[in-house]
Amino acid sequence: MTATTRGAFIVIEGLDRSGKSTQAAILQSRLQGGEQSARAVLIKFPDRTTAIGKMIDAYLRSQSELDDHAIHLLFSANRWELASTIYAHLAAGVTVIADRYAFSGIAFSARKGLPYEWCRAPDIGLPAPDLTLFLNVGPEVARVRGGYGEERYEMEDVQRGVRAVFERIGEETKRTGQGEWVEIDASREKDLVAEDIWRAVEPLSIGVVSSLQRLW
Ligand code: T5A
Ligand code: NA
Repeated sequence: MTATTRGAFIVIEGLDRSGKSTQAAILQSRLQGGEQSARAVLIKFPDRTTAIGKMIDAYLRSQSELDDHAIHLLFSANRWELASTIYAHLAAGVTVIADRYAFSGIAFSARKGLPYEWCRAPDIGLPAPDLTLFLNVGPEVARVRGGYGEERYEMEDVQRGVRAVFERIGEETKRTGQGEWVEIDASREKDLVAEDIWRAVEPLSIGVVSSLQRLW
């Protein structure tokens, strides 16, 4: 009897300008181009194209003001909008790569002082990633990369606070064993970062047998 495989759910997290979008694109083409070529889709959070996403976009570009709780819930709602799409892809054997996910949601809001458990609550029940790649860079690296400083959250002290919450989430993920959390040194050149990412992803590239978990 052969167990059916599903697509893998892979999340790329990290500080602003750590190269998440760059690496997500490289990973997608690598998954699709290899010998065991897998279908892979890329989704990005926030998804600024939906009605909720447009509100988030206006907030991030400081064109609107929102209560900290309200914007947190919008980011979460934006993930729920795509949850059924994620499930459908995985069930059809398609690998899903998410550029940011619920962990960014917690990190940015808890940094502002909202209670950690409160921040986690609205994402409970979302599909849990099989693998989270945390792209780690120091603030000095982020500063020299293009465009840094244009959006609301991109100041250095914000990034420091966000990093501290990400570290807590990583520890908890490792302790509970709900999905894998792998830290990648993303301060190096793109190809080296991509190699480390591939090493972590390759075992999943032929599909996953275990059933999908939910957060948290
Ligand atoms: N947010 C998000 C919340 O508060 N709550 C939430 O729930 C969620 C999901 C927008 C903001 O929203 C917050 C977090 C953010 O502050 P976003 O739209 O993902 O989130 O932000 P973006 O601006 O699109 O992305 P980032 O700034 O995070 O950049 P990336 O994707 O990490 O980096 P990337 O790949 O775009 O690269 C940035 C620059 O660096 C270069 C690239 O060419 C590019 O110029 N670069 C490298 N340079 C040298 N060496 C390398 N290895 C490089 N890799 C990339
Ligand atoms: Na990005």
